[in-house]
Amino acid sequence: MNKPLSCGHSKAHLFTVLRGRPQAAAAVAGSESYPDLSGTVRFFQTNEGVIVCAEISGLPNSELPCHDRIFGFHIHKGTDCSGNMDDPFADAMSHYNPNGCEHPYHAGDLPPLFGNNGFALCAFLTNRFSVSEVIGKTVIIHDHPDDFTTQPSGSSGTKIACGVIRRSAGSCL
Ligand SMILES: [Cu+2]
Ligand SMILES: [Zn+2]
Repeated sequence: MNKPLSCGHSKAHLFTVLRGRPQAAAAVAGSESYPDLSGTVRFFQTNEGVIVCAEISGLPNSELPCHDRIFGFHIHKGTDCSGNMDDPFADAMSHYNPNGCEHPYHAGDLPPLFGNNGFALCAFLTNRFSVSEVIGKTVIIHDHPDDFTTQPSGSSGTKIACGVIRRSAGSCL
């Protein structure tokens, strides 16, 4: 039996997973227009689902009060961060959606990233996929917030950063 924690939440062990090694990670890099944008998205498999931990820097920033930047954040089904003049990450394709759901019920729909002077840190739990299912897929950061309504992708605008999810070396997956 787990030793009870002082705060009384027997499930509070989830955060301890973050001290270990992720089963997979994506190194995220900005498009040509966002050369300073970079970061890491780590994926930790737990019995309750996957803990996703994103640490991003170099995000575009707003100096205006009440206009802090919010960025749509998804797993896309494409396996490559290449693209074309119109969409530098076009090959990331659409949201990862193996169950044929509507947005924002795609497996790849994630909570948005809130910018803080160009930095974002976000850790959350999702049981919409396992780590092994998303290895080889792409994580995408958009320049606008996801409205969680508009089909098929939440009107989150241009793809500004991308990274391929890769199995961590030595992972048992
Ligand atoms: Cu997206
Ligand atoms: Zn979606």
